[in-house]
Amino acid sequence: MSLFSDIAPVRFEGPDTANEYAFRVYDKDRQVLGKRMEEWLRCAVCYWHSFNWPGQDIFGAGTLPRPWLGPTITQEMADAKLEAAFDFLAQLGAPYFTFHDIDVMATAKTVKEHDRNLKTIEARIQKKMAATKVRLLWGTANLFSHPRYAAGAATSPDPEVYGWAAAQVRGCLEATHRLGGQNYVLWGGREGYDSLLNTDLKRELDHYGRFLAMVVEHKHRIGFKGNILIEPKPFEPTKHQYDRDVAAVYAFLQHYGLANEVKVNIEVNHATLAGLDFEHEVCAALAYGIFGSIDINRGDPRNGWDTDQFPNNAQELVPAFVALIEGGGLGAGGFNFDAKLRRQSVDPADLYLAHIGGIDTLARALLAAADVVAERKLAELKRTRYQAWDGELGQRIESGKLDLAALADLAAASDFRPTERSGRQELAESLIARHCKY
Ligand code: XUL
Ligand code: CO
Repeated sequence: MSLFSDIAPVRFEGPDTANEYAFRVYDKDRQVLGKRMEEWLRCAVCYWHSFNWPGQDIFGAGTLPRPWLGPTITQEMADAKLEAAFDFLAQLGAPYFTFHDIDVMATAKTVKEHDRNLKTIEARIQKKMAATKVRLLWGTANLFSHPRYAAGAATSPDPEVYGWAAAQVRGCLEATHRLGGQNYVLWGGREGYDSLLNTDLKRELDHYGRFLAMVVEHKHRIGFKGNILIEPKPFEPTKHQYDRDVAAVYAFLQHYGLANEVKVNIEVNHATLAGLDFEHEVCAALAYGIFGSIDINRGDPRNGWDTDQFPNNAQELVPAFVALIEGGGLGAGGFNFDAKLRRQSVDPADLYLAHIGGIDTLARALLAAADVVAERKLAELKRTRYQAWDGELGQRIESGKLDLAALADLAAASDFRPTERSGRQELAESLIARHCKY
């Protein structure tokens, strides 16, 4: 018996159920455009917010009952946490989970102890995964919580800190590989700066580029087939994070010759903090060919920080879903609930209610987006908008056969007089809204 074991397995009961511990829309075996809903969404529960965060904030102590937490985590505490986490995963029926090394293991003081403690818990995680059939979407090393990382990990001014980071990443990448993880994530929470006055930006970027190259090289050496993903975020905790958004990550990857090796894990609330729409980040990643996975959550429109709330607005997610479906789906990625309860949500049941609501929201967005795609009107609207590019002039330009002078001369000689055409934005918005009925 653990904190999360007295809720019956969560099942699909349809929109009219009175049971709050049931899915109303998420029916994992329902076929959507030729694929099961579970395969479209590949939902994951994150270890850190759900089991490793007691509800503290910068003004107050923890509020949530998490008896396995404390300033130092012993092996017994890590084991109790594992028990509770897998009870929750099994009851919820989520196919995947995600973790940071230090979320799951006993606290370590040295590099050797860190490796040992991670291996100890890895063996126990392996057993739990086999017993529950829960799989690993991705693992990641926490390179931001310990005071040693205050000035960064792969961008630290201290090479010993850089070495610690290498040790943590090697350990966690190898553990992720042995646990059958589908991806490995690097979120550079402290890879950035608080002030440029004391920061050698070029040297830090070079160190970071080298670090990532070492990670990629090691991935190949051990035969890990999953994707290496960088998770963009503009700031928080640092004033400026180098991986500020998809475009910045892509430029970084190109510069260091890693664009074919590393993809991105896009988080909704990080996109909004960067002043971008979630669908912008998804479309940019698809356009650059670096889409990897999604951390699903939402911010609060009136707050400028990472509130990491559970998603509850399906309509808002539909444009990104349309792009994802048209882009061929999530591939090896998934929807990881990088979302946390509010501090007053002190009942164990709240963690179920949060995930059930979040998963149903994704199911609603998926069904609406599938209808939009199947209807083809939006795709047609877009296609006809660019139709002229399929004509003779468009093709001559696209194929690179005209240089600037030749095109300019042609514009003059043929007396180009383009006519204004409607962009049909309002219709496009209606085409989304009318399908949001689930
Ligand atoms: C922080 C964040 C992290 C990463 C993993 O904003 O999103 O939880 O997802 O380190
Ligand atoms: Co995240």
